[in-house]
This record gives sequence, structure tokens and C-alpha cells, in this order.
Amino acid sequence: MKKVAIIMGSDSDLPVVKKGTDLLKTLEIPFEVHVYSAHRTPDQVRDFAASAKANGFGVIIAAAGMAAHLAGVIAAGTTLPVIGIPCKSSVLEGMDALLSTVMMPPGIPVATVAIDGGANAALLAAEIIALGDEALAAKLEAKRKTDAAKVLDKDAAIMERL
Ligand code: RP5
Repeated sequence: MKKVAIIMGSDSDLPVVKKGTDLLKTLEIPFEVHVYSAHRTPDQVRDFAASAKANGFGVIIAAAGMAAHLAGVIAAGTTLPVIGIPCKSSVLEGMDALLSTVMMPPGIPVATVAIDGGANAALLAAEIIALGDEALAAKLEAKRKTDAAKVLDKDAAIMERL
């Protein structure tokens, strides 16, 4: 199975990333996490992106806050799909990172999830990997059913609380 890479601009982004790594573990998808910054360690970001495909990755998640160019810079260096997570790490509450991540000019796409959307980034990465893995696709189908059943349990219980 192809691996998922998660690159974060700072270790302060870890609480957001952790929501995704928990899901990847549950789904038994191999992953690596690195702290590389587009502005503080540009050489490492460039080298990682350039070698990611050869190193067995199938999708890259990039989490960053503030003027968040990490996802875009990684996407510029590879044709692997890149998922951007805008992190809420400034006085602008993540709107800065959201716009920096989502508003990519034509030619270099970044699939952007919600501000602090670590869980959805991991699920989207899993869906991409599952395109070539029937067993993983079945796990994702099963998870959808389990999640739906939890909502229906809440529906059945809601009147008890009112
Ligand atoms: C971004 O700046 C990082 O992704 C982080 O969200 C934010 C703040 O970084 P630290 O100052 O906490 O290292 O590059």
C-alpha cells in the first residue's frame, strides 16, 4: 500500500495533525510525519517533494498556519495529490492560512480542507489511497455505516434528554 506523508510547518501544528494520524492508524494506513517549513527549511521541503513518489508515498498532507505556503510549495515539487490543512495559529483565527492554502493559481492544485480539518484531510488521503486498494475501500465503506449508526443512536436518544 502507498504511504501517506504528513508535513507540518511547525510542531505547534501537531494537535491538528494528530486528529489525522489517529484515523490513519485505525485504518492501518502507513504514514510518516515530518516538520518541514516552507520558509524556515525550504531545502528540506523541496527535497521531500521531489523524492516523495520514489519513496513510496501516494498522497501528501501539508498542515500550516499564518501565511501558509507549505502545501503550495510541496505541490509545486510533485505531481502526487497534495491536501492542505489551514491551521488556526494566529490572531486571524486561520482565515489567513485558509486563503493562502486554498487560493492556488491554476496549474498547481491543492485540495484544501477546513481550518484545523485534520480528520477530513486523513479521510480524503485514505480515499485516494483506496482507489488502488479494495480492502481499504471496504474499510471506508464500513466506517461510513458505523458513523451513520452513531447518528441514528443519537436520534433515538434525543427525546430522552428533553
Ligand atoms: C507556520 O507558522 C506553522 O505552520 C505554524 O502554524 C505557525 C506558527 O509556527 P511556530 O511559531 O509555532 O513555530 O509556519
